Amino acid sequence: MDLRRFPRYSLTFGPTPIVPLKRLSAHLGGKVSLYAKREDCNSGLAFGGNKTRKLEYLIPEALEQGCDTLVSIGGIQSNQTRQVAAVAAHLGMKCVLVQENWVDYSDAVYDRVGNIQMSRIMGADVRLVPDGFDIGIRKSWEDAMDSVRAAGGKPFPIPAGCSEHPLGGLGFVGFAEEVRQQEEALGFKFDYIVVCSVTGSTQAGMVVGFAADGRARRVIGIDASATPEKTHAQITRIAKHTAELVGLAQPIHENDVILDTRFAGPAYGLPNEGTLDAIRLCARMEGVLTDPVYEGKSMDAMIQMVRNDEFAPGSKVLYAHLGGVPALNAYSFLFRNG
Ligand code: 1AC
Repeated sequence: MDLRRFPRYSLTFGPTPIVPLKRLSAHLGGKVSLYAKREDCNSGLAFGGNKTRKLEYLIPEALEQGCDTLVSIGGIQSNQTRQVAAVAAHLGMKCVLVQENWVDYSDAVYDRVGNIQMSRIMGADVRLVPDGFDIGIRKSWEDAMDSVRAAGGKPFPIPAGCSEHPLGGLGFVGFAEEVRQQEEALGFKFDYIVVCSVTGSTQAGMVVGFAADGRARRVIGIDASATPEKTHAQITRIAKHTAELVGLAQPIHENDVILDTRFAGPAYGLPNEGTLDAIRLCARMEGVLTDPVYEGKSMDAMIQMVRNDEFAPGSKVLYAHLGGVPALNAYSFLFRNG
């Protein structure tokens, strides 16, 4: 397995830091040591995040094909679309973003602040459409590509979360390779990796990357889609494809994909009390912010799992912070009292 044979366009600062969450670990009883790998600090392009790592492997194809417009899709507060808008601006390309109505939530300025605000400032052509949540390939996105072609442009399609793109899993195979190198310097190996999952390629890449040293099932995916059957199937499909692409020595099986469904409710994009408590606890213990859509749900999961003794005493747990925080402003009402 060697990622170096895939062209990569550098958009990130390099390896992301792994930091101990000392006060949070102690607050939860000190039996388990929690760490965070900070994908939320991975780039200077509009705050970066997990999609920026993935885009490093997609952009060479866009440039090679002579495309002039990046076309992507997500919900109104999509992090994916914000990161695509940043990369397009950075490369001097045009950008069309389809923003579907994925979340049944209406903070007064939900469609004007946070991710969508940044995408507009960066010059993306932001198109709001009324369709609801679905992680699959969407007609609204295909229509957007047609509109670019009709105007004489050459679109480069980037599906939700980069996930359905054939190269979408590579970035997080690289994440696993990076963790292995950092483990050598740290002098220990992580027992578990906790990661939020919705469209699937982040976890799929990690499953493949960690399968290389027998840790595929130590990647604990935390569903935030609230449509876990679809998310599980999509992670599995992307992981199998990515494993073949990178030449993993063994095939990936469905049961290599662990997806915990307990923390996603009540729906995609809507936090529950546990999500909000976890956001506040992590913020107050560590000064690390998380969000109600993604990282708050995986943070809640990790905290509850420690409290329920689901990790063996002495475990070292790595929390993947994927960078959903720019959506926080869109949920200001929920935090009006802190
Ligand atoms: C759903 C892909 C996703 C986003 O932010 O748009 N994580």
